[in-house]
Amino acid sequence: MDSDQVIKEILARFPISGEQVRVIPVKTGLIHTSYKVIERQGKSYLLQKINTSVFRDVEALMGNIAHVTTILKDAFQSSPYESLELLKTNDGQLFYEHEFKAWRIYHFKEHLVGYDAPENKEMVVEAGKAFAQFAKTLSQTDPEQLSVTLPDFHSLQKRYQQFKLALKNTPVKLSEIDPLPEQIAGFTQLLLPLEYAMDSGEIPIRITHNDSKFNNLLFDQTNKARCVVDLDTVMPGIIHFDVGDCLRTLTPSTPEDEPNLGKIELREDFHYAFLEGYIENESGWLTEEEIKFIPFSAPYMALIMGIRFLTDYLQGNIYYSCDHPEHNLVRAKCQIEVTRQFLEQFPLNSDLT
Ligand code: GN1
Ligand code: MG
Repeated sequence: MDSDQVIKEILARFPISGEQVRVIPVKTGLIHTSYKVIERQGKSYLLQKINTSVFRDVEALMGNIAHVTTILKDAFQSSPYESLELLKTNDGQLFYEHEFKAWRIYHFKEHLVGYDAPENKEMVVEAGKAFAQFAKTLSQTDPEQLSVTLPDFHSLQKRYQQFKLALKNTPVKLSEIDPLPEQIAGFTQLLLPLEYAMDSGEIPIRITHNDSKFNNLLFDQTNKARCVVDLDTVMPGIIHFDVGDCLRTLTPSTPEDEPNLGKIELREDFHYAFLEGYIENESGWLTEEEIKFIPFSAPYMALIMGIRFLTDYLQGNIYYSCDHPEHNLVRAKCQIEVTRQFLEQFPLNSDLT
């Protein structure tokens, strides 16, 4: 937790009535440090210290977020959806730099809530519709207008190379991670065609969210999906990254770090309900090739996550925040099992039309 003094100094740079605010640490993800700030009059904000070892170019990161939130706010004016909104500093900047750290503030969506897992099928359909609407709305903007803040973020080839290098240099005993390397090699071969289709231009590059976990979607009190949050990774990508990240988090009956692999099951009804919501809303904005490759999405993203968690474990847990030293290994085993089950249960060549 940052000191009260530091937080007070930061808040003084934003149009927030500095005195008598309450500041509560909140856990919002694995990357930044976040606080909820509540003003005496009742307005609340999300204050975040940006992880600048992950996002080295804060200017580009915040530029992307400002760009996208402006488009979404405008487009969603007469729709049930909402956009996140930044609170600029007193001198109109998108973030404030203090002792080599960067801080930003969003308006807090007090009337909405996020869930780690869906409570029923209706919420899953809602998730499909909401992420489709997000991508569809942004698909009218040239992706080149956004900066690539995390190059090759969802490149399976790059992630696999990084994993092989970590494997070579790690002090971890290979028996400890058995049979993951062999599974990873096999699944990578099966799923690379998605990346090749992106590289060859067969699948179009659009503006995508790239971290579309189910809990990055907020719902209202009637369980209608209203707002996509956590816009840090919004940049050029393919829709399969978003479809896949949401499916890998809502289809399994267990969280992304389930230690008991025997408990993991994929809920077929949730899987199809999400796709129904996503594709139903489609009305011609997706290409035939995009639809053809949709079955690759979920195993591709689960595999990427498994590889990244394992690579971080082999490198001594330097990237993700962890609750215990084996946490990344537990996450990796879970995500590789999820990949295996997706491949077993949902054929890559299934026809979704
Ligand atoms: C990170 O911090 P959070 O939870 O939003 C990560 C995602 C992973 C996710 C795994 C910038 O996101 O790619 O899917 O953890 N974000 C970054 O839960 O690396
Ligand atoms: Mg995130």
